[in-house]
Amino acid sequence: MHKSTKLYIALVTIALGIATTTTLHAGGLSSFTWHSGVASLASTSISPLSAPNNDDAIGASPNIVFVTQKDYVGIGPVDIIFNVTNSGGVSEYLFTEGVYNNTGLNWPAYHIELGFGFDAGFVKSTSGDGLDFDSPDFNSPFNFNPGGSFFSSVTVTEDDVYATGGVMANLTFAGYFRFTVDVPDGITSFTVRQSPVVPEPGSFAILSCSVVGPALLRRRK
Ligand SMILES: [Ca+2]
Ligand SMILES: [Ca+2]
Ligand SMILES: [Ca+2]
Repeated sequence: MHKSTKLYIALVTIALGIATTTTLHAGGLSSFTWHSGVASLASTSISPLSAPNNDDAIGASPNIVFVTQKDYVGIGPVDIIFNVTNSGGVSEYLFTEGVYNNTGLNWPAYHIELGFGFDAGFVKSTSGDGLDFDSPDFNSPFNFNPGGSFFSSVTVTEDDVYATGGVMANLTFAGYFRFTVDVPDGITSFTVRQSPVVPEPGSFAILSCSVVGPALLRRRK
């Protein structure tokens, strides 16, 4: 066999070995799928599981998911499905992500939910099913106020996070939002659903009447 062919085979073998190791080592999150009509995703990376089965960990977990940027161009949920392999317990993950508001509206709140499936097929996670936002200890980071901007108050329950106490204005970018998720064994995937929260359409009725009104009248004719 030619030397360069041998070298090529060796390199491919090493590369495959790394890929296989990464997948097996994951023992938690192995990959993700992106579903959304209202945002574009710049990039997401999942670090190999470095501290498997570290449920009840205090502080920032070394198991990290990094979503570089979600660029919202409309109001609605963004679903990211994470595929899971069993690790022999529950692994805590620290999620860090950038969020850009390009919706033309100021957001008074931001909502994150855990569940399964996507779009109209999304089903909310239930209490006690093992998938949760670091319940019941809640002793790991939740931060939606990077640099002292955006949301100063965070309410966390098992399957919901509401970030409030501020405004994420149109055309602003949050370098990071941080939250922690407990990923259990026995599931093949789960969904992190995120939605900007804006006032009900009724609140805009007076403002938008001059724009929407004629259109509605035309539709009713
Ligand atoms: Ca924790
Ligand atoms: Ca749950
Ligand atoms: Ca936990």
